[in-house]
Amino acid sequence: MKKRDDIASVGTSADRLKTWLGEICPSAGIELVGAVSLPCRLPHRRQWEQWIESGRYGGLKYLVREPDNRVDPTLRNPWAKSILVMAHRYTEGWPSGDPAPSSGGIAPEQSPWIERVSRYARGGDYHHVLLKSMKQVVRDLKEKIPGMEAFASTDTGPYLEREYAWLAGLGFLGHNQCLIHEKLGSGMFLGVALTNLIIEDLPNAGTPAVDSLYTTTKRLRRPPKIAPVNLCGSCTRCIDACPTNALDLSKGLDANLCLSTWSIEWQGGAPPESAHLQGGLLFGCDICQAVCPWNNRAQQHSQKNSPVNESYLALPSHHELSLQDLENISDDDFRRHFRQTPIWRCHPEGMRRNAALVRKNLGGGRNNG
Ligand code: B12
Ligand code: SF4
Ligand code: SF4
Repeated sequence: MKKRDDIASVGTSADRLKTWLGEICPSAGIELVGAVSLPCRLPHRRQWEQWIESGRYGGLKYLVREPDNRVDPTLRNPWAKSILVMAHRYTEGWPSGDPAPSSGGIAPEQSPWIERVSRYARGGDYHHVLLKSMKQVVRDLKEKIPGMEAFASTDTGPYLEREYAWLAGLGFLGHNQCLIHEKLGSGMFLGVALTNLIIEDLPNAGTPAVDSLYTTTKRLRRPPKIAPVNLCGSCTRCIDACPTNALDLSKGLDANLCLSTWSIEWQGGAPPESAHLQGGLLFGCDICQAVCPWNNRAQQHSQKNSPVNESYLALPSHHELSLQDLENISDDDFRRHFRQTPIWRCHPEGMRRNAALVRKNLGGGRNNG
């Protein structure tokens, strides 16, 4: 591999890229790809800065590292001329009035524990699954474009993935802060690849594309001339439904209050005085996505879309466990069951703590699955 500083740029056009992606993506299983020219002044840079300055990042230290790189990756990587954004769906959407406990807070006691886990975390780990597919796309593109270099990452790089996904035409940014595709909803993982490609005919840097370069489903029947930042209109369902009031129309999400932070990221779990608000949620939270009409619509039309990558479906071995087992799970069993899944992130202590809390919130821990 070349030293990154020595990487020269190569050129192609958006149309040629579309054709190649059309050949490559179906076998790689990638569902959406778009691109953004670099350098690019991020339209929401100020919102991001204010979010950090006001402490809404929930003490997640990795978010304040490399701030310059986060808003302009070309400062560290001057060779980078564009960023590819790719996506995998992990769910068909959420049914209206979703009965799943994972999106309903306190839920029937007998619901299986896996339904208390956010949908994104019920199967294989996207850090491996999506990355593998992205690397396949990159490898196949490199064969078609001599001299192309690209470095793919999902979640782990210092990139504002939702912002790039919006700029690349993959969807709009909802009041629940998620990237929402008009037909596929928000149940998708995002990944990016920094490249040395100069891509002709992309929108000017900082202007969002109206559609992606590759898609399994068109966003809109008749794309508008300018891509919308947000298609929520007057809807505030996600803000109203959030059990901890973590969402605010003008300030975005307060990660200090988000159940996802409490149950996944914070070593100590939910603050004791608010722990009851976690209800029956064991790992992560889907409420602000489950109530979203775009996800309800995606679910209704799911048969028209390609099936979700089966690596993200619940693993059979998960059915061996009960909530009570999880409260007492040994470190070895935790490793055996969750090593290759997103649940790995909360460590065995986190799982034991979450399971105990859920059993308590459900009323003494009798008979819950
Ligand atoms: C830190 C983090 C979290 C934190 C903080 C979340 C947050 N909203 O910032 C916590 C632990 C709470 C979290 C929770 C979840 N996360 Co998370 N998370 C991240 C991570 C690693 C960084 C996000 C970040 O930089 N946040 C800073 C904020 C300010 O940036 P942002 O949310 O990206 O918003 C940008 C734009 O929306 C824009 N913007 C436009 N209008 C407005 C308006 C305002 C007021 C603001 C503030 C910003 C804004 O500005 C921002 C900067 O460009 C990303 C991966 C990545 N590298 O991007 C995944 C990521 C955002 N998470 C993801 C997922 C799936 C989730 C959960 C659904 C998991 C779950 N079920 O529990 C929840 C959803 C919570 C929510 N409603 O946002 C996906 C989202 C996919 C999608 N379709 O949007 C990502 C992209 C991971 C991935 N690679 O797929 N997450
Ligand atoms: S994930 Fe749950 S707690 Fe976090 S903002 Fe959405 S509804 Fe609120
Ligand atoms: S629930 Fe309503 S306000 Fe929230 S993201 Fe969906 S459409 Fe937008």
